[in-house]
Amino acid sequence: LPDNKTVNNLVVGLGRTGFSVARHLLARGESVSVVDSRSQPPLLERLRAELPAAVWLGDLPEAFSPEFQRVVVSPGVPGNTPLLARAREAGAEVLGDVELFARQVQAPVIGVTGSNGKSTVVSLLGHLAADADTRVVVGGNLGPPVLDLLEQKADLFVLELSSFQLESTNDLNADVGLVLNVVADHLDRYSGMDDYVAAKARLVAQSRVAVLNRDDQRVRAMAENAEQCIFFTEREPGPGEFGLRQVGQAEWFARGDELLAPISQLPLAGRHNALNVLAALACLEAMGRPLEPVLDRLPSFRGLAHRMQRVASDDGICWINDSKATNLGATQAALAGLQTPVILIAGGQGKQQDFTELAPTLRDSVRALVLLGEAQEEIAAVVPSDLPIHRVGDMEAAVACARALAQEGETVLLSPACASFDQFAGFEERGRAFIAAVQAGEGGP
Ligand code: UMA
Ligand code: ADP
Repeated sequence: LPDNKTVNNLVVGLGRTGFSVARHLLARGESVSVVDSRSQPPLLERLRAELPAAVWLGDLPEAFSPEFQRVVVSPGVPGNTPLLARAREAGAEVLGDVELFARQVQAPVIGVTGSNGKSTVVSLLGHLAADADTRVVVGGNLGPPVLDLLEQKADLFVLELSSFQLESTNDLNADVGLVLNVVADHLDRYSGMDDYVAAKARLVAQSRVAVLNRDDQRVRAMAENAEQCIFFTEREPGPGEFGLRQVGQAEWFARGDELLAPISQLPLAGRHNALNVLAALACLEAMGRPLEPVLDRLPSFRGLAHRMQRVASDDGICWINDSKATNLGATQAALAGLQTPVILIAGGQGKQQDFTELAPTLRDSVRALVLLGEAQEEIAAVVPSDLPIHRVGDMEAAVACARALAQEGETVLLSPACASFDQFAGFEERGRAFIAAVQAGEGGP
């Protein structure tokens, strides 16, 4: 679009993204109208109070008005929404906030995607990459929205990118694009796994160097479309790869043959977090950063709440909040990383996942299962017959039930493998409910 002409924008969705897009475009002197299918979208009052944008609420219109030259779509709005198809037919530009960010950004960008571990790795990169000469600004899907980040001085941006955001991004031009893993998720939005994987793979095509998980077949295959590529693996690394090497009793982070640091330096539970470190190191190597000072900062990384967060150790029982495990892959990773018998609290919204995949992991490491939420029966149906199941109505009852079952030396793990929206406003609220119930019962009978 020519710069000398004021662009008339239609912003679709009035959540966090829509609000930040409207603010960004208005500050550039462009005009903005916003539509949202909800009658009370979350940022409505704030928009009305702060920004001069017209707002339409209610069912999204199918027809598109040619007065708009550009449509900026929020990640929660599916790409096949009829309004967007009409807009494209009418010759309007249809894009998302990440694409607008890419057009403005001056500093280097690392993009991070995958089904699980994005927020952890983005925060880890924020921690490892920051030094006296490098201001690192992180955001995207974990918040704040990308356009808000442009207001900060940065020497490096690290962005968490969901498949939804990548769908509406065509030319990110990232310095590094990391794909952690792909497991079934969001299949309520995609026509199938191929469609979902293709959305993730868009990051590789839009990055100078791709950092890819060698152990994940679908991710490994993305190397075909990479300009340049660095692999990481939980096994022994090949030349130029990042991986783990056994040295006597200890395992070490390694680059090719070179030993970097013992994995005991990482203060987070779970083997998947060792893989997250390797991914982060590979990204920083791709940025040309010397790894020695980066490794010095590893022991001080504290991790994020609601991801394998140890919340209490009571009577020899360890309580872990992994509320962010909203799909099977995350719960499998959590269980694989624990060495004790586990009382697992799971369930919520099933998102059309195939729970039969969970059965072998349950058999190997779970001693009793406490189920709550909509997917209760779906999960119960695949559980090995000798594993005790307890159905409960809410989180308080789940914790009380787990408390009655757990014995010294065991772990009670909340790792639901499901979304939380049937009973909670989100995974944070679910995690807080778990912590509150655990703490309320501490020291009790
Ligand atoms: N919605 C409507 N009608 C509309 C527009 C949206 O019903 O007209 C619904 C969507 O279907 C969705 C909800 O509203 O259920 C929110 O969608 P949104 O696009 O307005 O979301 P934002 O508030 O802009 O937040 C988005 C990300 N949300 C989604 O992708 C659904 C946030 O990620 C992200 O933090 C924020 O942008 C800033 O970048 C959240 C998320 O759940 C954490 N992401 C998914 C995930 O991590 O699994 C992808
Ligand atoms: P995302 O932002 O992709 O949702 P998070 O870092 O918030 O990722 O973690 C989500 C869930 O996935 C948590 O339960 C966490 O313990 C688990 N997890 C973190 N890293 C990985 C990984 N590399 N592989 C599998 N699961 C992981």
